Amino acid sequence: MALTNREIADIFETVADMLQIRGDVIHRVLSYRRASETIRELPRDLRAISAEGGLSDLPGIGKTLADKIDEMLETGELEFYSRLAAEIPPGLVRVMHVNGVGPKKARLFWDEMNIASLEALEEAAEASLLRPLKGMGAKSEQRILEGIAALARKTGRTPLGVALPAAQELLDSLLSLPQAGCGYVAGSIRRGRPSIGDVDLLVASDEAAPLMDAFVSMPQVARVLGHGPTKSSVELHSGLQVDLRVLSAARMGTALSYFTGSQAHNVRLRERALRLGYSLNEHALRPVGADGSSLDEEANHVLCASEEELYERLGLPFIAPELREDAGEFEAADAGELPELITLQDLRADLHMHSTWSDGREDIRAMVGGARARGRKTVVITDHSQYSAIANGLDADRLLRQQLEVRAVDREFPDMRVLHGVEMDIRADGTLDYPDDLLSQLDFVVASLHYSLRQERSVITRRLLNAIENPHVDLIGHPHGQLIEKRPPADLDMDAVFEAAARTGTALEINSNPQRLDLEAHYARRAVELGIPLSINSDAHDTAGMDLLPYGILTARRGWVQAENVINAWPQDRLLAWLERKA
Ligand code: DGT
Ligand code: CA
Ligand code: CA
Ligand code: ZN
Repeated sequence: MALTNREIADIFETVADMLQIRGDVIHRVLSYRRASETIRELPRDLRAISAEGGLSDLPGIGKTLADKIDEMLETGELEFYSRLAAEIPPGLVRVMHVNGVGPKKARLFWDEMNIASLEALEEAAEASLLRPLKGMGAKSEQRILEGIAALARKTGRTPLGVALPAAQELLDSLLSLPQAGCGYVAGSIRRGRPSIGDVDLLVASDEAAPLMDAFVSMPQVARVLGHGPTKSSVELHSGLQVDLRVLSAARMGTALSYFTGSQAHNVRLRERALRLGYSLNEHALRPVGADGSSLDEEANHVLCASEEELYERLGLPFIAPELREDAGEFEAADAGELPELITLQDLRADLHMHSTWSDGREDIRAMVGGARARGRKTVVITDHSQYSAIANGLDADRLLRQQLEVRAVDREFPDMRVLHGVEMDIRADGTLDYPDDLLSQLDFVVASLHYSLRQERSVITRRLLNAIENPHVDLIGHPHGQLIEKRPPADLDMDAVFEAAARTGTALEINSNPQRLDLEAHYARRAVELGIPLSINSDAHDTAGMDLLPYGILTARRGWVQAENVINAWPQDRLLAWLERKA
């Protein structure tokens, strides 16, 4: 069984947890964790990198870890993991992740009570058997039961498309209060991660108490986890956890920067500050004395009301939140080469949307009107093809009849260009759903994988390559077929996909639907490096679906994408000329 990057990353993450429970030195634990993160975000297949002998050039991966990766690639297993699993039951890893447990207590429960699973932990807590243990009591037992319940309600991280609107709604309520100044959604949401752990809100005010009281009693709140003078935490009915911090407007810049993260970016910022003679935290820049001690009288502190000010103090241009992952943004800033990231206003066209002809909820005319109202100048109607029978996909006959309607609507909107396309299935056997002579009558062809997404790598990659190599296919829709936190991406050989796309001039989509966000940012960045054209589309099934484009834009920005890289950000005549490049 060939392991995917993701599976190898999962194994390293579990190893890190097991080592932590075993009580290994933190350095060793962190090296596995870092490797896991590197691999999870890798835009290339580990097998290809291994074949080139490049594993140990990856950040955080030395000879030892490279050997372990090779072992997994060759055998599908890791002996070190098996040995650890014989020593530390894998169920303990779940126990450790219960809020209020952690590695030390997990170890304690196992040593003292032989608890090695969530079920055993729950039983013991319910029978009040944990409270006699060292450092435990009735209250901590109760917290553990709540933690287990929270874990059961929560399936990992929350999709950005769920968390961002919830966060914005809470923030808007807070900002409507008379005591509130400005406010922000910070954390991983602001950086545009496709899924998030918890929500981080910041509000400026000199009167925190009324804001905190209002926050913990909002109707969305299921449980108050903490209610303090400057910080409160709640759990919403949805299971989402939200932290609110209130601070003075004069300190908003340092706080926003700190709580936007990422942690890795913050570490680099602190290093910069230290070189300039400051220690940096969420409150202020504090001058460091000659002896290395920070001068702690407030009078010496440098406050930054805005992030721009903070970056300027550190000798840096403003770095967009989406870039703050310590993934080259500091080097680019120093070289004066930060990208000018794409914005929503740059999108002149929407090249992927559905209508009532297949599974859309509004007709072609309504969809075109909706796109025009949102500032688009070019629209392509791309309904499903016949293979997607459950989506009411179009056979050849209906497709050609639809074309007549598209042409008629195009004439009704003189200021818009309405094109006729299709979202054609790539069938499970790798053949395309329409013959070439039919495809040649369309203005634009999106080809997508929708079914049999669990095929093995060589098979599913071959399917996608068949579409890319076809002279009529312009765009590959949502290439990986993933659903965020629900369905893992198809196991594609992305090196092969990128090679073929670059060679044939086929565009790859960043699908804006927040359930998809596919291509992911790290793949988008790789595509940009390889000169592959990208396209950011709504894949809307009604006009409201067009309002999801900001998610695609966030994802693109995380991938360092500029307007120049995106075919639907080009002027209309350039886009139309590009459409003529193939057949
Ligand atoms: P999440 O919630 O897992 O999706 O990811 P974040 O990035 O929102 O992380 P979170 O909520 O734990 O913390 C928000 C930000 O606060 C994080 O991006 C960086 C900063 N931060 C939190 N804890 C630490 C820390 O221990 N050290 C540093 N340098 N920064 C931290
Ligand atoms: Ca967070
Ligand atoms: Ca947080
Ligand atoms: Zn699709």
